[in-house]
Amino acid sequence: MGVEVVFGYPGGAIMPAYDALPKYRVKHVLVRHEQGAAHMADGYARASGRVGVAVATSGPGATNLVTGIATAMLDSVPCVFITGQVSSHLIGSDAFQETDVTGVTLPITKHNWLVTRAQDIGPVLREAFHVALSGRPGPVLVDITKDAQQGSCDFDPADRRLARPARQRPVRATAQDREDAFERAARLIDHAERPLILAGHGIVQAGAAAELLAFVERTGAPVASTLLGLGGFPATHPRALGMMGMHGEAWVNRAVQEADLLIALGMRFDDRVTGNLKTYAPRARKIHVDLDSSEIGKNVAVDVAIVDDVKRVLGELTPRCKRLDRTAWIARIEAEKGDAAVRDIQALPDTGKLHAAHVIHDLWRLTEGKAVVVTDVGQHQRWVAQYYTHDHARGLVTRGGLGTMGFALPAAIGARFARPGDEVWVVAGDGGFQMTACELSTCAQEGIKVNVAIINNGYLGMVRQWQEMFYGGRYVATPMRSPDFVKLAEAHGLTGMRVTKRAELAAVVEAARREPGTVVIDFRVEQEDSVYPMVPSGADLGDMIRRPHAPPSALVETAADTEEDEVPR
Ligand SMILES: Cc1ncc(C[n+]2csc(CCOP(=O)(O)OP(=O)(O)O)c2C)c(N)n1
Repeated sequence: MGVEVVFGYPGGAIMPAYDALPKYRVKHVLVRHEQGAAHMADGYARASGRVGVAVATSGPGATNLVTGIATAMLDSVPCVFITGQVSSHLIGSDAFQETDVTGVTLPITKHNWLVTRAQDIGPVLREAFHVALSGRPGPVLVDITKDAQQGSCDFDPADRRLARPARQRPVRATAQDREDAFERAARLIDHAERPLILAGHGIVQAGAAAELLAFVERTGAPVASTLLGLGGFPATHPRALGMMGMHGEAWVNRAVQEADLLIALGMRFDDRVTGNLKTYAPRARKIHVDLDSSEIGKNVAVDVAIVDDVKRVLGELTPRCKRLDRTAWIARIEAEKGDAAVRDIQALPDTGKLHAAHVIHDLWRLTEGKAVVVTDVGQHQRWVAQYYTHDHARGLVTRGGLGTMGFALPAAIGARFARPGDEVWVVAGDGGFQMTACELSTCAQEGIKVNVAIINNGYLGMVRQWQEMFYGGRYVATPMRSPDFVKLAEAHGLTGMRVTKRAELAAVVEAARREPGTVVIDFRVEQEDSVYPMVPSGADLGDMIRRPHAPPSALVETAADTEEDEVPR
């Protein structure tokens, strides 16, 4: 199965498996909390396209994995979670550290198994890896009782029967239905005046970036990306528009609302993307390509559906489409860009104050856009989507569906093991970073290098922003005191740095990049900055709250005035 590294934490019910581990050429990374192990496996899988593996003991070890499993489930990330279980004769007796883990994880795994006999371990693990990766990828869990781990059986890894796990039956259309769907899709594309491609996570997962590029170059249609689709199409390509949805670019959301054809590729019309479904893309016919038939028509009714691997579909669809001139449509979108306030912040004069957007924009500039950037959840995540130019598939590791704070640092450790040759940056808020900051200790023990940028605004920023916009500015439970992050890094034997002014930024980032070990940088940014534009939850996609049209100087003065009543950090 080619597993090189597993992330885990031992305990009584998984001890026999741990005891056997040194016999195999598999690296084990000892985490500080099982949630960290789950996110590391997930980050490993997202950064590499291979299966990530995490191991935990029964009871609390297994339940600590739950948040990470659910995170992987909602974003279709292939992971295998292996948990120890109490011995089979104790199951159901409320034995010490017994939890019904297959029960708990049933709704958040693609599939799970309880294994009670040694001879079933090999075949089930084979099947588990197959299920995790095949069709629409996703997490699976194998719960193995202690007596099964202690048992013995004959095992021949070359046994061909093991290589043939139960097949999933994909829903296949008849050859004629398929031909009709391709024909109708090609005709819709040829006849559209304002086509728009919606590129989702499926493009990245299927490795279909080259096919998408060829499709765009043939049809001339512009591309809007979902958050998880960023990097699936190079952001510097002239047809790349940027991100759609709640915190998407204003011109992208307008393009969705004005398009006469949406070509949705490997995306699932999630509510953060569509806003109010009743008014979503009212003028557009819709083509939906997805591997998972259950996604078709789930949120949005479509005119043509093709259920298949998006890489294969694009390969077949592209030659059937005409080369057309889309100049008028592109010019219309470009005109919208002209008044987009979202970029204003980059044009702010350098007053010495530090905006999160500056930090992220400069990180992109200094790393030449080549780093693997791993985000947490919150404002900083949306700023990374907006201000880091994403040209490479799997260059951005970010969780979408579950919105799990605490994801970034452990996921970056996973990415580090998956991509040892690449520079890895964590971008996290001061809140989310603290949820799994214990994994700094894992970085220290493993001697690995991860660069950590804490966008420290002294608040649970995204919640504060909602309070500012929708709750009368009452900041209940969002001001947050943090430890001294520089000292925290040093306490772990790592390097800590701090940046308070933009003028210091580049030198500190370069110093951090030169440092051989993990570095934590505490970026003290403007405290009450907000992410724009924003579509309020459930509102029409066209109803965006835009950055107030204050002259840049006024914006800077307002921000500077807040200094006196800063909350403690
Ligand atoms: C585990 C978890 N708990 C709570 C939330 C709700 N939530 C979403 S964003 C956010 C604030 C994040 O603050 P911070 O990590 O400082 O990042 P910022 O928004 O300031 O960039 C919170 C509390 C969540 N997404 N995940």
